[in-house]
Amino acid sequence: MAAPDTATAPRAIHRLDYRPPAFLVDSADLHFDLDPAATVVRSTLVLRRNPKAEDRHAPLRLDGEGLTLLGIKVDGVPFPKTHYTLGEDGSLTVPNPSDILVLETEVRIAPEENTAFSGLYTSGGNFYTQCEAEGFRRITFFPDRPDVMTRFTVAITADKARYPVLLSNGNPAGAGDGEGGKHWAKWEDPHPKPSYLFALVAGDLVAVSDYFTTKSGRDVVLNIWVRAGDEDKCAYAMDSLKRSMKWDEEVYGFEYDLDVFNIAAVSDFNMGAMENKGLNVFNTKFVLAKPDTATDGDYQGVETVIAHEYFHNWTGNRVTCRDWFQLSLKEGLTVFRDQQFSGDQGSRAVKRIRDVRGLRAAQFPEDAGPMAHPVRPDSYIEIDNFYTPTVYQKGAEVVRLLHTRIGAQAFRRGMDLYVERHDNSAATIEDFRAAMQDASGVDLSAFAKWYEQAGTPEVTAEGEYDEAARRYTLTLRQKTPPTPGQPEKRPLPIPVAMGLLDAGTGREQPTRLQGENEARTGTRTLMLEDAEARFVFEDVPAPPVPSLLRGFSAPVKLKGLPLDQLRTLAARDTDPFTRWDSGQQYAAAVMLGMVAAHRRGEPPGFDPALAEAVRANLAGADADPAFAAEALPLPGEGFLADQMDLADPEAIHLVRRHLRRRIGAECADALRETYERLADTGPYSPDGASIGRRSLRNACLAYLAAAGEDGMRLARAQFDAAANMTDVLAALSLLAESEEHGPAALAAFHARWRGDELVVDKWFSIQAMSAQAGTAARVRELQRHPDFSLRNPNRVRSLLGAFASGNPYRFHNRSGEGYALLADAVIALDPINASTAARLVGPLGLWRRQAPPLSGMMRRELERVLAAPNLSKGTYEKASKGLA
Ligand code: 0A1
Ligand code: ZN
Repeated sequence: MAAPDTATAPRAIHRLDYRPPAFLVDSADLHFDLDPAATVVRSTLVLRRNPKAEDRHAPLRLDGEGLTLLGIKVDGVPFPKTHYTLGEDGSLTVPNPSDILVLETEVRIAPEENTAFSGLYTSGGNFYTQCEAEGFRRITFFPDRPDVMTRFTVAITADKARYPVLLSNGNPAGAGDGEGGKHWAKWEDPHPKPSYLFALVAGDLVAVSDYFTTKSGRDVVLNIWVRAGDEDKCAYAMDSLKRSMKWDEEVYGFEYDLDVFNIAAVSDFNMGAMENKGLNVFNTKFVLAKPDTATDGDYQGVETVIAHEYFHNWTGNRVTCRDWFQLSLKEGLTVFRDQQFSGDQGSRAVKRIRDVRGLRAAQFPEDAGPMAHPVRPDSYIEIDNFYTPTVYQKGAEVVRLLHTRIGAQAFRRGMDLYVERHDNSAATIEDFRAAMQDASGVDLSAFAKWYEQAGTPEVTAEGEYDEAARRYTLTLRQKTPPTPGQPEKRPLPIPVAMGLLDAGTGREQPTRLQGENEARTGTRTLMLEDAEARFVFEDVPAPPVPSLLRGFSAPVKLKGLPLDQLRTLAARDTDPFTRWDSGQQYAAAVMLGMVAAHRRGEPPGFDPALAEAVRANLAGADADPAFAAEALPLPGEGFLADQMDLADPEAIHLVRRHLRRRIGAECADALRETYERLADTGPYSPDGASIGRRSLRNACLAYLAAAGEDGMRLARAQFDAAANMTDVLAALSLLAESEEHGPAALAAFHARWRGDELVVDKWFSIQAMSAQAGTAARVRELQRHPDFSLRNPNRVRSLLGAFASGNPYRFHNRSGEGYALLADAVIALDPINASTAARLVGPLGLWRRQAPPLSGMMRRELERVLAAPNLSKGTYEKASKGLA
């Protein structure tokens, strides 16, 4: 095994080492002379010693990375070389600065060589920036940390013909023509901001424009900047933006605070999008949508990400983070807000189900793996590695816990207080909790543990009915398994929203806890604060079925509910989340039994209750097709694997396939009837009800195709006739599993869509996620396809990410070739785009979840990655923690 060289191993940054900055920046005037090979950036910073700094004589240190220094002046006078030093890390230090100084620097950078897409880079001949978390230091020398907030003015000069559009943060403040075919534009951002929110976009772009009138009557110009030809794909993004602006005014009182809101879409982007002040930069995937190229899921992604970035204007930009350990202060809160928004646009229950599904698929495994970390981490080597499901999704769940604990009204007062206290400044997670506590008068100190402790708590319930006393005692227990660096866990405050159903009739019962005067109807919340708590219910006429964790009231695993209780809840509970979840947990329990039988070499058997549930679901589907569509499919392979001590991806896949075939055959008539009844009639619409009908119909088709050739023919017909990408892709993903239909359908799809890069991504993904035997080899081959490139993050994710994270059966192929191809790709990608490489390596780190010999093969590939020369900090961190 490659022993990490401790002398050169990258250093970790620790939360407790935080110190206030030595200098503050009152203003930053930047000038860009744009050129892909040699852009010159002139910066004038007005710097002032921070009165709150601990060391009143500390040197002035400015971050920098890969900058060629062309000139430097202090207070207008050239600064001698003896008065400053350039560090090996690229930083600039002035050992003896005066307390107030004006520092001018001129640097050269090469945007076209920037393949990491951090800092200023080119894509498709245009210029874009990405500065979160630490990209601004690749543009100019600056204290590149979020607690330094500055007023920026930006002037951009560039060739007018090649770069007709010149954008930056804030409001436009002048434009004109210069010499030699150049032109210029000036932007002023009146709001102080940290450097990570800086943005510049320049190039040959066209705008789709609209406007929004704020609640105080100001008109804001809205522009979405795209490449010519993409204008017809911006309507849904614009509509989502306007709805987000309105919602944030209505629900939180937050009004937009500039004259213009610009969004620029770019094909080369490491993440989803970025909330730069007044100039959001978006991955095209989360802007561009029209019915024939985007699926319902894509439309939902556009709505969510547009809302998310817009909501950051107040939670993130106006109030920002003191340091990167506080990342969830803006991300958890903003995800919570975008989840609330999307819930309000359609069905709250269905939205909640989807969010929980996402949390379980991505965050629970992270919390159980080598990269497990608290929502507020204690240390990191590379901050890019901490833009995680834990910081985002679990962070949002923790905000929701506070919301549940104090109620919506107090939460709103808490938000007002938080902004009143911290507007235009950099805050901490503690500040947020303090505002919620002060506004509500509720002691929230115990909730701090949710931010400090990693791992998913496991909750068990035990009920005891005393017939003579008509008393039901519910005992709840919690336990959190150890995570790296945190062997001992403390109990957390867990709100358990619940009710009691009558076991016989399935009806909801009023509940009265011992000591209460009156019974309550409907859901109530019990607080489990210690390792164990007992709740005694009085006047319970018959043995009840407890319905627990309604609405998924806490991010925990509720374990060990008896099968008969799950069945009652799945059929009868009044809470839609619990109804859905109980159905899934029931199916999971049955399937895990089948997996065990398969491993013993026994026939898998069949539980007719599963087919009955499908029939019952279809019979009641008209009332809420979107809910029915969530309840119809069997639990996913990942969800099942997570419930086993050691995963067995092959057994899980075979059992699931067997069951889908069996249910498809047994319920064929009902499935077919629903499929036909829901045949599309009108034009495409992305509203929740229409999406629900399409999802339900495609879920029926999936069962029918699993059952045999009749279903496959139906899929082929849908593939040929469908007018929207949702239905085309649903059919194609089924056809791709068939040796007979797959190749022709895939070829036709590629021929039709080869010119649309987001659709070509789908073509790669479908093949990467196929259960067919040759998939790993096919993924290798596809890396040599002329449309594949390691340089485009969307393409990398669509092929390699989809294979490693979305196809457990074939990724964990016994030959080990899946692991080897992933390691090869990580090693090749790391020098090009380290942050995407570090994300890609993640699945190999989960080797402890597999049984030998798979675990050993995975570990060896991870060692091979770690041994690669000049490995980036980020990939080093992921690989070394995976092996620790
Ligand atoms: N703040 C953005 C996410 C983001 C983070 C890092 C990036 O580049 C390395 C880009 C975007 C958000 O929450 O949407
Ligand atoms: Zn965000």
